[in-house]
Amino acid sequence: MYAIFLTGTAGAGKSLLTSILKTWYSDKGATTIAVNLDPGAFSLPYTPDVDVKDHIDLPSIMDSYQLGPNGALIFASDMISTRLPEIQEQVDTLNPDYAIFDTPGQVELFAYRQSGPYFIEKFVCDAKCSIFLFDSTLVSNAINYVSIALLAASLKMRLNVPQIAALSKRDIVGDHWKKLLEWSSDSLKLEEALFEEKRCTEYVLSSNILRNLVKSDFYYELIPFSSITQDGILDLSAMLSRILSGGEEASN
Ligand SMILES: Nc1nc2c(ncn2[C@@H]2O[C@H](COP(=O)(O)OP(=O)(O)O)[C@@H](O)[C@H]2O)c(=O)[nH]1
Ligand SMILES: [Mg+2]
Repeated sequence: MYAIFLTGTAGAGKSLLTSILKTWYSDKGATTIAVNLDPGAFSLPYTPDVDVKDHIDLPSIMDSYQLGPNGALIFASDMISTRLPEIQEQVDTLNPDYAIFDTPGQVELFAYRQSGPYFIEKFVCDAKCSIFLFDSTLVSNAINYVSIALLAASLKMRLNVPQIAALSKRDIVGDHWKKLLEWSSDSLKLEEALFEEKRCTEYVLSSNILRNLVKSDFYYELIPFSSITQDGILDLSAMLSRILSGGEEASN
């Protein structure tokens, strides 16, 4: 069994991609399940085969501990790893070829607290990786691009599994995704764009961050895709195969 963990900022397209990948692999004849790891998920674009909400009930946490929605969500996110045995058993019983994990909308609750990294580390499967989604609508300019690239690197450090960097929602930014792709494959082009944005203080910081990401091999070439048109899903699945079955790291 291969496990794929989808990460990225809130609204980047994790849940929709979960449903697309499940259908994609199922259509190819692979048994595939979708696992919802977001205890606060309100409505999902797929029916989870395994759902953390069956094990963690947000309204009863709010009641029992007298917490507001935000406090309860933090509490619930910290509980995810305590439910690992039940979730592992459910997944093992379904015995899929692929398990796609949709992680909480608020990335900091999953990646920066103990629960998420622990869950990923201890989940037992043949190979695992994460896909970090760069939301096309958030990386509209060079400074924003560098800040999201820094977040991607930060998640790679926290989760410690091979990571693919993908550009989501390429259908809604016109041709701008081509510029974003160029920045991802040639960091000097991004540095030029940082310079042209003429924000002096931020230029020094952002260009230094960029150079260090490149130097440390934490700067990723993006795979652009759209969950609506399905452009790029083939490229994404090819990269997933290389990493999961070939043990290859994502190419920087
Ligand atoms: N146009 C477009 N919209 C998308 C795409 N992926 C996700 N969305 C929309 O963006 C919003 C947030 O997506 P969702 O999957 O819930 O993001 P999550 O918070 O990362 O799980 C939803 O309204 C989706 O329908 C995409 O590839 N193209
Ligand atoms: Mg979601």
